[in-house]
Amino acid sequence: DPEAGAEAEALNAAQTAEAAEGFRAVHGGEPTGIWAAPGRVNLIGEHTDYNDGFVMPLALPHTTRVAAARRDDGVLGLHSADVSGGTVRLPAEKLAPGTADGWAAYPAGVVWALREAGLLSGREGGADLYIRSDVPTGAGLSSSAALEVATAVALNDLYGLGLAPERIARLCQRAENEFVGVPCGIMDQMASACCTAGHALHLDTRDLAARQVPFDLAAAGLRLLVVDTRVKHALGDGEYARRRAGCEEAAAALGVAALRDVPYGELDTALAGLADPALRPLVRHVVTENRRVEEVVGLLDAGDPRSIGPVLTAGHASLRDDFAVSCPELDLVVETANAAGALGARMTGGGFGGSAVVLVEAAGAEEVGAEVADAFDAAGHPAPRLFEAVPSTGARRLDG
Ligand code: GAF
Repeated sequence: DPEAGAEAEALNAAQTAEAAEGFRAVHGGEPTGIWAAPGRVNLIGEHTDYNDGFVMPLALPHTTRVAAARRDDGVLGLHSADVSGGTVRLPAEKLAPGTADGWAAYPAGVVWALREAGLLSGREGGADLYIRSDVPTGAGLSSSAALEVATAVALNDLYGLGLAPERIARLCQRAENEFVGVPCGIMDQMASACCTAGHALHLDTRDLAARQVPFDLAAAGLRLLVVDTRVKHALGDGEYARRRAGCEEAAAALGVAALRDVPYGELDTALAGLADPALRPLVRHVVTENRRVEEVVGLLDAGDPRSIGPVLTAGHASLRDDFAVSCPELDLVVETANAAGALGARMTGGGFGGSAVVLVEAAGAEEVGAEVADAFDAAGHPAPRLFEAVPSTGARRLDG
């Protein structure tokens, strides 16, 4: 589509110019380059990544941009155009968990992770960063991973580290786990680092084996809508960690390394073998969800994208009833969209608020969106934010 291509190029040029200008105004001098990393939605495979399971995210067109240049005095100068409060300056060498907070902890954590891995040894490790993002925050769309990965690809180039995208994703996950203190899995960082336009990323989170699965919705006459409920979600609030701990406890009780190792065909036996009944729904969700990922991949490979709809909706029911990470607003999106003729819908990301994805016929997309907005209004919820998820490019350098 040449028109879409020209549009994307124009946006690229505008964002590059904006980031360079912002860098000059804040840090003085020219940035060495401009890098971008996207947010994501996950098509299927939720709360499976920290169980060594399967996921299937796609990158959004929304990105975090980083204009950056090295500094030789060891100072890390961090400026976000999206947050008031000026420039945060930190000594790169003295970074340790607890030395940065708020948004600055994400880029600082990446520098810390690079240092911890010995990748900046003998170097000052300083840099000036100007950051600007249009990935909605607190919406379950991986604004954190976008910020981490954009920072990491910038430093990778600035310091000539030659890191592969998978390594970058792992370092960013470590930054989030140990520096920021959020026990997330690897999905979001891998999505932001590795997705490609027109594809969903079928990823085995155990060994990071990945395949780009063609997901050309427009060609099939379909659309994937994102509905941001505007219920702010935060992974750091304890519920996410509790689910993760429950899964680990269940795996230990079942004598497997991770719940991924429970075959679908042995689910009933596994459930019967768990002494603690509270762990059973967690296991049921993870085992059936891994199976749903494989189902969706099979249907897409067979050229039948419409038929993934019911699998998405079944995934939502499992997250709502078994894993208990949905909320009334997410349930309302799924119910209303399906009643209005959507092919399927589910919450996406960690849950407890955030966003849902809705698979619709292109011709009916507007009506489904309007019905969801009306239902929110009728229920007294603030208006949701709706947009289309066009499978987009992963992290990249924008200029040069
Ligand atoms: C969040 C986490 F960051 C991911 O690692 C993943 O666990 C997801 O929730 C749930 O699938 O986005």
